[in-house]
Amino acid sequence: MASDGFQPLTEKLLVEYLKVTPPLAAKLGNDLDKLQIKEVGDGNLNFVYIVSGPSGSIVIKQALPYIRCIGESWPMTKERAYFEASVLQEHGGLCPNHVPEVYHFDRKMCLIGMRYIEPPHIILRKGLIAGMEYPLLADHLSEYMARTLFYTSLLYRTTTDHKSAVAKFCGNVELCRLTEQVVFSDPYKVSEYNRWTTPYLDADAEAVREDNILKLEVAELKSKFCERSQALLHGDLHTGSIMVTPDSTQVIDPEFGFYGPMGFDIGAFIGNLILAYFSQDGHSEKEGARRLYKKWILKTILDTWNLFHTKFTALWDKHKDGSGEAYLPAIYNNPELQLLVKQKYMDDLFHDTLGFGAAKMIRRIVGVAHVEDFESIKEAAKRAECERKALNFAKTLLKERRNFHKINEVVSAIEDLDA
Ligand code: ADP
Ligand code: SR1
Ligand code: MG
Repeated sequence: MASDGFQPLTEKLLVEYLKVTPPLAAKLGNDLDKLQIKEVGDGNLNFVYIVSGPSGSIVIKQALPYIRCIGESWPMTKERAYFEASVLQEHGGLCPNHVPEVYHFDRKMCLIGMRYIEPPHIILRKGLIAGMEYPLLADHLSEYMARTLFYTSLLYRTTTDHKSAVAKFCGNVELCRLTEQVVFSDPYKVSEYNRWTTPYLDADAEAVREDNILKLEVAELKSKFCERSQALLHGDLHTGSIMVTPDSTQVIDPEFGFYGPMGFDIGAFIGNLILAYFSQDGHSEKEGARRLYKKWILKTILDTWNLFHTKFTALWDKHKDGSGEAYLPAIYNNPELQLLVKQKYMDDLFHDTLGFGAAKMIRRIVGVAHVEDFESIKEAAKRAECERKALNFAKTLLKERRNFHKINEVVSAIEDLDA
């Protein structure tokens, strides 16, 4: 064991650990000599074990001091587990229907014990690749985002409470710096980690590195990401961080959580749905077979923003006379002014959402850590064709985001580019 009390798990060690950890042992049943353990981590950073005992199953997640998908050559603080557990607990309190319960957290071991999100839940990204529809997805995700973002913002909180929460999450600086690098910097310069479908996209990747307007816009977003502590974000809300069935939606993996701009979370989700949309032609069994499915993805994008807008502003109305410090009732109690303020806030948030969504799309095509939506398209020429459409759309969205005023205009622009 290291001097800081940390030990990377092995199966044997995990069983010994569970035997002396009552809150976890209680979930599994008493006979801990007959446990089934399976490591299922298919994410980029950590190790995830499903442990099944006589009376139930749990998930154990451990952070090691490096990035799993790259290896020990890219060290990364294992303190990320503390921030993941903290966000799970905080977001779980605000939205228990869509966040798995944390049973146990061990800061020294960087280990979280949590609810096993049981089959038939699967990772949303895999469902989207398989062409499966989730009729409640937009409703559930808009609920999760509206509640977690509203209740951790100055629309609800005092600046005293907000500042102390911000101070805690400033500690997650290494994970934020990783995002700064791989989302806002590397795709726009030569970097050893960048990758794209070569040779098909060589010129496209170069064009990103040569595009001054794009660089101007991404600098603005990077500064907002680093400087704006608007709400407690999930920080990595892509379709690989969501587990679904047609009736249930569970948000996992918030280790990148910090106080940042709300549009970064909403954009991550919408941007990844757009990536899923553009990958569909690569999964189509025959020409046009995914036409209706693509329409469902577009409807989900539309519903997500519109429902989010409705739910978020409803929370704002409900708490407008509360202790939220952003718009004091003594100044903003005039209904006309309230409407103006809300309109401006939501318009700015919409443009942030589109900008961050676009930046998240670009990094998945010409940066590090690509997405399975495209990676699973075996024929490289076909994959590149799908990726190029997504990349071109993302570039337009990033540069022109302020010209979009309603989500249906974004959906129409996607359809136009795909025609
Ligand atoms: P990483 O931090 O490395 O990205 P994730 O949190 O995304 O790890 O988890 C990796 C995989 O482990 C997920 O894709 C999912 O299949 C599985 N997983 C993670 N948490 C749970 C859970 N609570 N219940 C069931 N499966 C889970
Ligand atoms: C090396 S970048 C790894 C990526 O995986 C995580 O899910 C984050 O998106 C991060 O950017
Ligand atoms: Mg993950």
